[in-house]
Amino acid sequence: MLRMRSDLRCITGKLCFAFQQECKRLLRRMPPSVKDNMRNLLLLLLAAFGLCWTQYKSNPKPVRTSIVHLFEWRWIDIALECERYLAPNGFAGVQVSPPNENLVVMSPWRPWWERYQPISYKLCSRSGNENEFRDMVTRCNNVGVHIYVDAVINHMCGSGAGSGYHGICGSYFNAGSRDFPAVPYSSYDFNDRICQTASGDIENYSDPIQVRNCRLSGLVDLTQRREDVRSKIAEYMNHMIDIGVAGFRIDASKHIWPMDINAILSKLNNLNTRWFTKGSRPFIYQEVIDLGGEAVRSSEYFRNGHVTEFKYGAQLGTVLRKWNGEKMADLKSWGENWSLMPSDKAVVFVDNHDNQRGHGAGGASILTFWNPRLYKMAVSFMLAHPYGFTRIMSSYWWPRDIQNGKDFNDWVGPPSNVDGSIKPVTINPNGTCGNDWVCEHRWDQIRKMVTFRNVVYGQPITQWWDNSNHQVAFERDGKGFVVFNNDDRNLSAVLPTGLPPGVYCDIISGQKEGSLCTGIQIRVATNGTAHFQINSRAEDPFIAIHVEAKL
Ligand code: ZXY
Ligand code: CA
Repeated sequence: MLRMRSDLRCITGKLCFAFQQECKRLLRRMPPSVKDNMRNLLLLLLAAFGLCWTQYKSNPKPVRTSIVHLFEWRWIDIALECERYLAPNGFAGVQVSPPNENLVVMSPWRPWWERYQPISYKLCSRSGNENEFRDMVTRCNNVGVHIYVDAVINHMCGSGAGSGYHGICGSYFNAGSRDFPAVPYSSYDFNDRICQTASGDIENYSDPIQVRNCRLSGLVDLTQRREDVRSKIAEYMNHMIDIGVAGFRIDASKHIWPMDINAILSKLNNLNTRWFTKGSRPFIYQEVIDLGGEAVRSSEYFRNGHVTEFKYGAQLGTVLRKWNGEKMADLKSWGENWSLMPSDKAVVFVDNHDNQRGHGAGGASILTFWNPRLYKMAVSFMLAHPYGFTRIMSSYWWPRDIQNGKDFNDWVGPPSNVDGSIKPVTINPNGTCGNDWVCEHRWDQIRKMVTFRNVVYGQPITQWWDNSNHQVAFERDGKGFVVFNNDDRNLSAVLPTGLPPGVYCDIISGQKEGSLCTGIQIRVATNGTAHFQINSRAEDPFIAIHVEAKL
């Protein structure tokens, strides 16, 4: 091991030297007029030297490229998960459920969506109190896992929620008179005077004005054009930035004017320098459900930051289910050519907390943990493909009850005790979760593809192969190679991988352990080709190899 390291140093050292010589040679060849710029070139030389020197000092920290939505998890469980699982497995961060005080909904009993009905901006929810939140953010940041907060800032609770001390932390409110003294907000802070529809609710999604200025299914709608509303929201978000959160999902962004979001963002502090470099800005991703056909489009929000790409899961689900004659071979052009937004704006996911319930954006084509074989393929394809910033869904089980395409239990909240408190996430000896937590992010194949994405980060797709049907393979330039067989026939093919020759461990059927593979071995020949075989009935009909799983 020591020898290998010193060899590596020697090689990098030689490369550095060669690079510096090349700079000098270029300098000598320059015509005299350009020699005025010698100082700049000297600086370049120094920079190159500096680069080499840092490479000498230590290996670069591996990149982390995926976040996981730990839907409805308690803060104390997330803190543990960061330390025991997410950091060691290279996860970049966690999207947490809304941390602010919300309405307690008793009918139906404690649905998941009660957390999308704010009562105040106190950090107090079923997931935990402010101390527990602070402890989670600190412990996760300390192991390099960042926290992204679901910010519900379009509205407060439903207009019919009545009045009383029914906030989950006992805060008083009066929904009818638009009084939320714990913020405080009063009737001036809501859109009731501006909204033009008869009901006061959004009635027509092809009218962009009412989509922004009226109530989203009865939720009292904040006027983000008012300075005091902008300040209250920014104050809430800054409170969490100062605690150490790294960014926000902006819930229901479609229903907020893009320029109002922009004004709120401009009031946000830089990230906490205890963990982030000076001047770092919060990472923003706006939830805009745009499947086409509505007045509001995701592109209106690009200037504010990232945007959720709901077409991603809807279309990938359609392909893997083989609906409308679609084939995996068609994924050769996956990305912007499928009318997806620019990759550097897109937050992508196979399913989310809303559309995994059989309704919401995407409908029936969405793949979820209920269909594990196809789901693992979809998530693995997403993680193997360079498009977008990837988010993994982590769910809880619920008693699904589908009649005529509708799930009558789509409202059911997280595993909880009779008093409504959320059950802990327990971990079984085999690493799976108990207490009805599904923990897709702990499924072996998904965990290893998160690593794959980190290893191949920045490398474009090279060497695409398909059988014109449901079998595809592609290389991530020199770093990794994947093969998928969603066909009814077995796959057996010799494919150019572009990888350095040697023996690689398939990370789906097993892994590299010492000098052995516990699963399938792939031998890459000196010409870069390798033989792949995937039975069409395999539980996981795909193979992934990368340079860090090479013997
Ligand atoms: N809910 C049930 C009962 C109450 C909650 C329902 O039937 N709602 C009406 C249709 C869904 O519309 C909602 C959308 O976003 C929300 C909603 C909501 C965002 C919230 C709180 C909400 O009801 O109650 O913060 C929505 C907005 C769109 C769109 C589709 C749906 O294209 O622009 C739900 C709750 C859904 O179904 C929900 C909640 C939170 C979310 C989300 C969906 O972040 O994405
Ligand atoms: Ca609104």
